[in-house]
Amino acid sequence: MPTNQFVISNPKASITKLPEQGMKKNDFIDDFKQYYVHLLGRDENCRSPYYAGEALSQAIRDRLMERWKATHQVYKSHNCRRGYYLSMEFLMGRTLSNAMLNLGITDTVTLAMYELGIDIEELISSELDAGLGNGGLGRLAACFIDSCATLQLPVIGYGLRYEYGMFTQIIINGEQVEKPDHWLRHGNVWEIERLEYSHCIKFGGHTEIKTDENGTQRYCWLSSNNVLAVPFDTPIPGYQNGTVNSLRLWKAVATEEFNLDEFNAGDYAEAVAAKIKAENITMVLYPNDVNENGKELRLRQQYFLASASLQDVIAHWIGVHGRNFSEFAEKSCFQLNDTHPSIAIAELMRLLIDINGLTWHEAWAITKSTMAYTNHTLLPEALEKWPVKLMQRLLPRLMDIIFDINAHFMAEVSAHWPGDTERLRRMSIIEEGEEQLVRMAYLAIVGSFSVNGVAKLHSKLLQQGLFRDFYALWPQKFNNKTNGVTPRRWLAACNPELAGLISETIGDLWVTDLSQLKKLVPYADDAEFRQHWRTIKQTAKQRLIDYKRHKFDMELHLNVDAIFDVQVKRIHEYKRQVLNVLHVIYLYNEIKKGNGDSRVPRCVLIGGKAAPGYHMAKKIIRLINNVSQVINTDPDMVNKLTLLFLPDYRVSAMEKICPGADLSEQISTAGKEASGTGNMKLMMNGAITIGTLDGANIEIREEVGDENFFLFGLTEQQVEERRGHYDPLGIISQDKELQEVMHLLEAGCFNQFEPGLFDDLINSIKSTYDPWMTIADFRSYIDAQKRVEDAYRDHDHWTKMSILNCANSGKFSTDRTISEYNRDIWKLTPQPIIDN
Ligand code: 26Q
Repeated sequence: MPTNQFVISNPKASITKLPEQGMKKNDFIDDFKQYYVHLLGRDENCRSPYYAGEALSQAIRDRLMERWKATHQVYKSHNCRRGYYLSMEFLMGRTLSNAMLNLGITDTVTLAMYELGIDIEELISSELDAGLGNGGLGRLAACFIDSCATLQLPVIGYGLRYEYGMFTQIIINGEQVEKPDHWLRHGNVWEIERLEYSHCIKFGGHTEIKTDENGTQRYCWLSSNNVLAVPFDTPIPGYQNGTVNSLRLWKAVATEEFNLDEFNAGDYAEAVAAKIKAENITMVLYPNDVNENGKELRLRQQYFLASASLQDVIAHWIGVHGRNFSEFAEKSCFQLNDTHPSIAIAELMRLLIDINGLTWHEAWAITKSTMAYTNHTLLPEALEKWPVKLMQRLLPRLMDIIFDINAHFMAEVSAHWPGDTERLRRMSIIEEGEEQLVRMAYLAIVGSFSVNGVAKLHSKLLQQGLFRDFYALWPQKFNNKTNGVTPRRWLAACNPELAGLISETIGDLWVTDLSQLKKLVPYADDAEFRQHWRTIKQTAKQRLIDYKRHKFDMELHLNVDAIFDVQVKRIHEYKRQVLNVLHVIYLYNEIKKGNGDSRVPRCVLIGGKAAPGYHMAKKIIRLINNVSQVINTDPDMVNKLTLLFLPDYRVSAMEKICPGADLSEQISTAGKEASGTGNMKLMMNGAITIGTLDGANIEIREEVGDENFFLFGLTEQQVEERRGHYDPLGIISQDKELQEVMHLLEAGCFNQFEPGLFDDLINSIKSTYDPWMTIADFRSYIDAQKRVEDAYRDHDHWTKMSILNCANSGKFSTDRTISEYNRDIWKLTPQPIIDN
């Protein structure tokens, strides 16, 4: 009897047997030719590295397929507890070199391509970044799923497949101009569309109570507009362990039925408009822009992600267990990457109660034992709040559920603090005021069993500040998980020379156990090793210069003896790129005054994107570029001082930058940067941090020791104590060099033809109300930079510090972070696929 089911392979066999595809050089050559000629229809006359990259990627993707299927089979046959990482952003960057590294075929494939006369580096660089994220939070999600696969944890990443990722930044006349990033324009070999797992997502309409066939009352969500969520899966290979996990990204597609209705009504134009509206949902990644707060399309995106992912998990559950949810909580755990997907808490309640017939109490017990929330910010203005009116219109049933959750929660607070109405008002999920708002962070805390910050200081400040009422009620819910970065991408792949030296010296176990880097500590005292280390750093600096020369059309006087002083991250006032510029202006002034001869040459590199609607951030970019123009065209600065703004900073740019960095600028106002992760990538590559006691800097300094870290600035506590009587003008009047710097700025030295251009920036740092207290840290920053120079002058000493920074960066692997998430929150059992 035909069953309409193909038998593709024996699933049992795929668990124990290694994939058969060849992993030898000639196997890659054969497959490459096959794809290049037959699939892509190219021949040796095609000069574009793009198609060769495509052909190679296809060949490598084939190698992932069998492993992917085998991993699935293991998870299925073990019926294991699973984790789901829900994130609006996965900032994946490029895939090819990472896939080769994790499959252990980098050298073989490089040789294979070489024999074909192809430079693999060219193929790697021709791949477009998957820029589906803003910055730290999105990149963290990408590093996390790499570590989950390496630790063989059964975790699926759920996100959105934006047609347009983070905008491309170009600089015109010193100003940021945004260009759309149509990253899918040539297709994407790494993804697989899985129409068969699509789900229907509802918006709008209204709810009614209906009595079902058993006489029980159920809420129905009626006359909604429906959109189809279609999954696209990307394989996520672990490091040489046979595991291939999935990243499942949802694309919005208009539903057939919904179009048909319109067509039947005869209104073609309406039907097309409705289709476009539906498909708009996953059109573009939102920048983290204050002006984008409260936008309806963003809420649609959030619900679309939450509903599609939860329906997916529940459909899978029902496929295995039927409608018996008694073990659902034992077998599932959802990690919410910030509040962005936190509507999932109300959506899980809806799916369990309305669709699957559970009682409120059953559904709530499941929800609050499966949801866990990670916070990524302390800035109160960055906390998400949605107008109740908007939610009622767009997600009527969810708004009802949130009101019910809040009613139960308010009863719990009342029982704990009888008569404390002020506290009730403070803690309510609904903020009362001119317009009612839903406080998403509070919904996330109430609906989760775990709430964590992303660095020790951040978690402490959440407990003592932003969430103190909740901490008083549920202290056991709160915990810290200090961020990390994946050492595969951020050391092994991006810095093969340094990685090679490390492996020659201490073996290669560090790739999956970064604490092994500690074994490098004694080598800091080994002159020969230091010489190797320094040569590699100098070579990386030269490579960075060559790369930049080719991008800039200006004559650049760069040389590897200068300190490569790097600040790359999103442009934001709290990150204080302005403080960096003040130091550059100070150096410029010193050199101009003739005090430059004793100074160490310095090349300051600043890169980052400003949110398109963030006026001040865009002004900061303009300032950096204008100061850069003045300095880089002044003959007095040659071989002394250079300032460059690196346009279009993104994942693939950082991979080129961090091997060549000497100094890592982590200079945010204390208490404002939740963690930072660029600091970790730079440290791993042997850069030394100049930083405040903020975010993960504190832990970096703990690990590396005070003597290998350039500390400056007010502490978080001092910053708070100063508020209300901060007096920047007083500080300026006491500091002659600062006066000179301010004078150069105010006299229009950097905006000769545009008077007033920087007035708003200047006024903001001179204001008593400057929340970032830039001026307060000026002197201590200048002093710390002086110590940097003195240390750099002694090459041997600097190299020693550089080695010790790398050697002590082991804590900042996401393998450690994910092990802690798993130990304390997820409690998943690793699932070996094959014995290596
Ligand atoms: C919100 C509303 C509307 C539109 C966009 C957003 C939005 C999008 C992205 C708000 C915030 C983000 C991203 C935040 C982020 O990247 N935070 C960083 O997270 C890192 C990982 O934990 C930390 O290391 C950084 O300190 C933190 O700033």
